[in-house]
Amino acid sequence: MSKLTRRTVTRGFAICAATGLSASRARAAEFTYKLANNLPVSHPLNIRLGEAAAAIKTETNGAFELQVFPSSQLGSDTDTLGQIRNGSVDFFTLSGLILSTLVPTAAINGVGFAFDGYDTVWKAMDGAFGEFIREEIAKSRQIIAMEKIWDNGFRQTTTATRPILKPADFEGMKLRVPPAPLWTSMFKAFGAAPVTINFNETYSALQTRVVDGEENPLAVIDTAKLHEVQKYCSTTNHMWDGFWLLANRRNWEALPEAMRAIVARRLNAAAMDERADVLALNTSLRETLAAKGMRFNDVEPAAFRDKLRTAGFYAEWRQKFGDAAWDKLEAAVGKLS
Ligand code: X2X
Repeated sequence: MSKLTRRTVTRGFAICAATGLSASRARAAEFTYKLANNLPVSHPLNIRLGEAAAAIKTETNGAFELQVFPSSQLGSDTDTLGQIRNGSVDFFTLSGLILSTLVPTAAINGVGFAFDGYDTVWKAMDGAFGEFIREEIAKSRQIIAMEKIWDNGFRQTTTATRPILKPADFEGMKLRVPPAPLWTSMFKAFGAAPVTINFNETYSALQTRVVDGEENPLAVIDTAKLHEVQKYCSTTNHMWDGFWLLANRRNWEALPEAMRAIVARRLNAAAMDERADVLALNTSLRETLAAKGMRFNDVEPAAFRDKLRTAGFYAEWRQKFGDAAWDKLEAAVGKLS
C-alpha cells in the first residue's frame, strides 16, 4: 500500500472519532494491502486466499486488510511483476518460471520432467531446494517469497487440432506459452512453435486461433474455461509449476513484526489447504472435463524426455543455471540427463 493511503485512513478515523461515532463502527484497517494474481476467482488459490484474508482481519482485530485482485485485474503477469518490484502492489502470486526474468534461478523447478510426483515436489520445495530458491529471490532486494509455495500443478497439453500422442505431434504446432525463456526453450526442443502470451490473453488467443494449443494444469483449464476453446487434452505432465507468494520487501517490512507473523502464518496455512484442493481437482477434473467434451489421452513420458535430451535441452539449461544450482536440483529430484 502507499503511505498516502495509510495516512488518509488514519485521518479518516480521527475525524470519525471526533464527531462521536463509536470506535468499532468507524474503525478502518490501519494497513490495506493488495494481492494480485492471474487466476479466476473460482480457482482454489483465490478461495483459500479469501479465507486467509478473513482470518487475518479477525486475528488483527481489523487492523490488517488483505484485498485480493484475481483474474489479472491489476494487469498482466509481466505488468504486475513491475508493480510488486516498485511496491504499488504488495503481494503477488507468480510462477517461478515467469519470475525468472528477474531472478534467473527461480525457473529451475520447471525443468522438463524433473519431478516424478507430488512426494518429490513437496519434499524439495518445502526443503533445502525451495529454501535455496527463496534465498535467490530475496537477493533481488525488492521482493521476498513466503515460505510455502502454492500449487499450480503438473502441466498438461491442450490443443484444438490434434492430440499429442508422441513427441512428433508437437512438430510445428503453434502453442501459447507463458512469458518465460524456459517455456519457449522447452517447446522449441519438442519441435513446436511456441508463442509467448500472458495468461490474461490466453483464452482469446485460443478462441481466435492465434495459437492452436496451450499447456496448463487441469484446475486452470477448468476454472479458466479453456475447454470451451480446446478439444484435446494430452496428459503430458511435462513440468511441475507452483506460485510463489511474493511480497514487496519495503511494504512487508513496514508492518509491525507481530502483524507480519500473523499474515505469514495464515498465508502459509492457506497454501497447504490450496495444495490439497488442487490435488483433488487434478484427479476429479479429468472426468468433469471429459463430460464437457474434452478428449483425453495419456502419453509415454520417456519418449518426451528423450526428445528433450537429444535436442540438447538439459545440457543447455544446466549451463544456464550453472552447475551449483543444477546439483541442488539433482540432489532434490535425482539425476536428470
Ligand atoms: O500463465 C499460465 O499458464 C499459468 C496460469 O499457469 C501461470 O500463471 C504460469
